Amino acid sequence: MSDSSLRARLAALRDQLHHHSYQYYVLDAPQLPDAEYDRLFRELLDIEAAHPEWLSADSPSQRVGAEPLSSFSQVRHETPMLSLDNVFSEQELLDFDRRIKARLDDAVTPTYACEPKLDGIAVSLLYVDGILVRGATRGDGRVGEDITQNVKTITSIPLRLHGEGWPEELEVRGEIYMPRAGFERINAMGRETDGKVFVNPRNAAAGSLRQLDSRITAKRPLEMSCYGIAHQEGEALFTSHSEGLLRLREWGFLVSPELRVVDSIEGCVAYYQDLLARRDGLAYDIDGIVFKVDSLALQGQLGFVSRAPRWAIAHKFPAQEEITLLRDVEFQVGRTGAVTPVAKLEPVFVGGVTVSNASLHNFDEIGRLGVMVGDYVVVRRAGDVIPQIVQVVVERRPDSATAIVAPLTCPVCESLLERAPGEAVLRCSGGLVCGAQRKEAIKHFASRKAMDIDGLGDKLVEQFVDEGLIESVADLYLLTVEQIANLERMGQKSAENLIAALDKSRSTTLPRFLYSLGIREVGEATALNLAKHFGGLPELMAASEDMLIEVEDVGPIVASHLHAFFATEFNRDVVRQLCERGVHWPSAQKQGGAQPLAGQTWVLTGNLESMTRGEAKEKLQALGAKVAGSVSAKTDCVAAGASAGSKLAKAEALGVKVIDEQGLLDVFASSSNVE
Ligand code: 9MJ
Repeated sequence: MSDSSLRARLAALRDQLHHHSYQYYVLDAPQLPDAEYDRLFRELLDIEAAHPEWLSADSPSQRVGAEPLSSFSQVRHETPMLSLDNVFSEQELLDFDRRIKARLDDAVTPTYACEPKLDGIAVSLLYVDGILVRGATRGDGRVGEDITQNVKTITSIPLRLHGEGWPEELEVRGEIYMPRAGFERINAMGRETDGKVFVNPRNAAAGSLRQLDSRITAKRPLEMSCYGIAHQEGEALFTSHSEGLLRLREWGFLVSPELRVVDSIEGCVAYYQDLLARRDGLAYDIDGIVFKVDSLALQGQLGFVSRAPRWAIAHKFPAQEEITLLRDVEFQVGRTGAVTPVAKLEPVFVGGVTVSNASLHNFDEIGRLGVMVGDYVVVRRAGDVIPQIVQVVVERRPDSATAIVAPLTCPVCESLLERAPGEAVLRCSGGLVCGAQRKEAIKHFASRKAMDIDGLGDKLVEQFVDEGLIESVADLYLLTVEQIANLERMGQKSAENLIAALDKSRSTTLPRFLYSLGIREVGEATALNLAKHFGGLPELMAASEDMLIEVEDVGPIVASHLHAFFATEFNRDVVRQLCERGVHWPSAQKQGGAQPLAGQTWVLTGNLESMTRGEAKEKLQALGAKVAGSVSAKTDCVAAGASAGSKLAKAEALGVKVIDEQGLLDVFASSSNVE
């Protein structure tokens, strides 16, 4: 290819890659398979490697990072980067509205733009002639640090503006943050490699941006959500804050999909309540809501006080991190014998609930934290996950603090504890001799996603085992009304109901049965794959490890757990007894019938009336569909029950097919192989 056509090819590749990364990262609506994107990217890298003189500042290759800097240079913000005033109660928010109105003419009622307050790092981006030329941290608001190389690696930041109509010079502000999933992923990696983990996603984002080597930043899952325009050269292009943000979206920036404009402070209160209720379900941490007077003219009239605008306020949510006292550490034995240290805390209100226990995971984690009994610790509860201890407040350690000592024997059955080479967890060697493991195995067997034995809760299982009524899950099916009616907290009616529920559970499906056996590392998805692959239980039980590895998503570790489980005499006996005592499922032919939804991806959202979401998921899977947790352009159909929220909105925005509950029932009714 001649130089001129090669150069034209390079320009075309840049255009294509810009377009597709915008589709993928900003609109979440990919138009190309990942492999094709990668192929175009490699082609671009090859041409640039052969012709380094053709490299441009906006080339997508800039995303991979550049040579390390020796230090960050300083950047003066021509328009200072402001902070926000905070309020912590509805009353204070109403006071804010009153102050605003008192300053404005009687005739005007301000409308407010509402945005989630992201908990990240505030950053300014400068574009000249549509090209990103500078990225800077907020610093003290007047002088920040030049982090241009680092921001270029963030895929949701455009290196070159999209669309048209943008001013010659544009300064955009927003928050760089790390979504929770990415945070969990890099911490999991850190734990496995050098033991270094970040305390929370905010620290992880800050640490990633502070890198002098932008190739490290490039490996971190960062995003930027834009919430403001600092100044534009030339004539004003819009009259309201929200209009400006919508233009930013057209020009290639990620702007919160939660952005709304409301016409009164009551609308702000409702928005706050709605997002607070959905906080745990968001993909990123937010620490409150920001309300801004939407009209730029009114913003101008209101002006600033010291370092914060009068026209904006942050209404903070209850904190997700608090400090409390670690009173004691207890050791719990789980279903697989893993012994978990559990921190007993002075109760503390954090992330919307009162927390008095937190998992300490294992002794590696205790060593990493350097935590002792008697310490004050930072407890974090975010995103509906189990509360975690993330830090010790070393300055507050009392002289009386004592080390946490690993037990040598199981706190329940006194069998020796073992630590497998390379594993961080201590495990009880007692197997099903251990009362704790037996109880946990039976609780799991009875649980909703397993055999779904209605009314057989954790307390009852413990009582049955403690009274010597059952030793294994198979014994459940020998229980009689007479045996259990006289137990504490029982009675004739509940006993009859439980026996009826046990009887009902006899009729199940193979995936459920496999899942309920509680084999290590075999979750619902693996159980489904195993059932699909082998068709029947005897075939699975007879499979070698090599044959097991053939199953989708089964690796050598899962295969060895499966093989060991079915090689154990005790387990084979339990499985045989369960079948003898009436547990059964449809045969392979029936299960493997037509799969009219094969190859499709479905998403369930909202509340269903005629069934649980779990049941609907199972039925869809039986028809061959993959059931995903979030909506993207690849979703084939969204089934939305009552009060469906953001997933429904996203489906509509992306033009994905949506059906209601009746529509879902019609799909089930018209498919022949429903259980
Ligand atoms: C955050 N942190 O999400 C502002 N912010 O506006 C939003 N911060 C802000 N707006 C003016 N959504 C100064 C800071």
